[in-house]
Amino acid sequence: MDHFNPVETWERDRLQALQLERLQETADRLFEKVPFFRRKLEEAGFKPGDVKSLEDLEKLPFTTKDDLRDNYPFGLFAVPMRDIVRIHASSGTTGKPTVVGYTAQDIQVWADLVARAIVVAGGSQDDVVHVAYGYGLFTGGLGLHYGAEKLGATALPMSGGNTKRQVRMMVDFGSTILCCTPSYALNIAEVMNELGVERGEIKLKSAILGAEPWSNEMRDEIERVLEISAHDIYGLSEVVGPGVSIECVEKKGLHVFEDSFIPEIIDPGTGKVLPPGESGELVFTNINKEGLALLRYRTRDISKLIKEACPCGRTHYRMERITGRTDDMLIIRGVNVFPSQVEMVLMQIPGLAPHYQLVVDRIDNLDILEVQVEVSPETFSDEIKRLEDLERKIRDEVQSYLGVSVKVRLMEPRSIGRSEGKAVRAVDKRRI
Ligand code: DLL
Repeated sequence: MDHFNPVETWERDRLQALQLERLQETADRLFEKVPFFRRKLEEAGFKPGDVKSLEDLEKLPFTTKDDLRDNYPFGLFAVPMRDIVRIHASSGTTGKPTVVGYTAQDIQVWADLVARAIVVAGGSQDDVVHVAYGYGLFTGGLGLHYGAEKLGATALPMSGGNTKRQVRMMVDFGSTILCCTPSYALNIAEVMNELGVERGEIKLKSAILGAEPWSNEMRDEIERVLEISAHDIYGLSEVVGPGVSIECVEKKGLHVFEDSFIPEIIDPGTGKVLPPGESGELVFTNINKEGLALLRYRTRDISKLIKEACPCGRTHYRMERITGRTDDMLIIRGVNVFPSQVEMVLMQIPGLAPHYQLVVDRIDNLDILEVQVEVSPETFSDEIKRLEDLERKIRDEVQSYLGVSVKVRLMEPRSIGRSEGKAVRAVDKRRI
């Protein structure tokens, strides 16, 4: 099967006709099969057959993470359990996990989407796909794995962790595409260096990185240290897992697979749909899923939609890389701060390593944001005066970008914990 699906370059009219047909089918089916959706749809004044155009989407009710939790574990499934062939779950930081289920058909559709995603990022059947996302209830490992196999590439089911072994296998098996979180990619690069593995010993040419926010500057760093092309892949368990959107070789936003999901951007405060180009909360509606299909799922991720066709020829809307989550936002003395903004500033200052953590505390009723960042080994041996200058520079630049004063703590190389999956960028002691 050719995994450059022509649907990706369809004229918008044709695509929208497909979306409408699928949206109508999904809304009607959820009304029939899932009491929760029936109630919500009725409250919004909808009965089967009422979705007449894509504009009606705006009138449909949202689904939230709390709705999934309230119906834990399987309450929103639209098929009997005997038709569910796979369960995944995302642990989240608080409360019950979010549980999702797939039919055999859903697994096929998902594998196909991920196969397409690998192709969008420049991969092919000739690639050896090193999957270092965790295997398990997390969707990353199995998601990329099935996609790589579906494409006909060679899947290496490494899972996360045991980094030295990852490097050894990468050398021995000739991995060409690395799939993991951006923070883990840096960890692997560092271990590769420590093991004295030369660039010529590995065949890596690109990486498909996601599952956590990362900045363009972090991408530059990863591309520099690994000498590869790094592509941002986005997804979430509730919607399908990885494979909702991905960057093509142009790297100007992530192509949303709009034949399977309809994206919207809303104002997180009012719930109103925002015009193109405005930043807000991403919302997705599943239009090609049987087991669990969500209407207008509020992701809490912040992005923008780009509606112009991409120079690569694809016509599906793109989303800008995620700048943060509505629930990741730190409010420091009234100022909204996203870890990715701090990352962007840090990554532009020479002498620092790409490892940092933000620690927030409240001392004498005042919020204190401490930016802990590792210095590079060369900088570490500098004289105190130079380190003090560096500290001041970081403080000034972060402060002028964020508009809030911060404390800076330079850390020894390798003193900040390395991630093997999703990195923890902020520790908020005010909530502990
Ligand atoms: O992280 C699915 C995934 C696996 C995506 C592998 C990409 C690669 P969850 O564990 O349910 O699913 O977490 C979903 O992770 O709402 C975002 O906040 C964040 N996230 C995922 N991809 C990106 C990305 C997987 N490329 C949550 N950039 C989402 C920023 C991302 N954040």
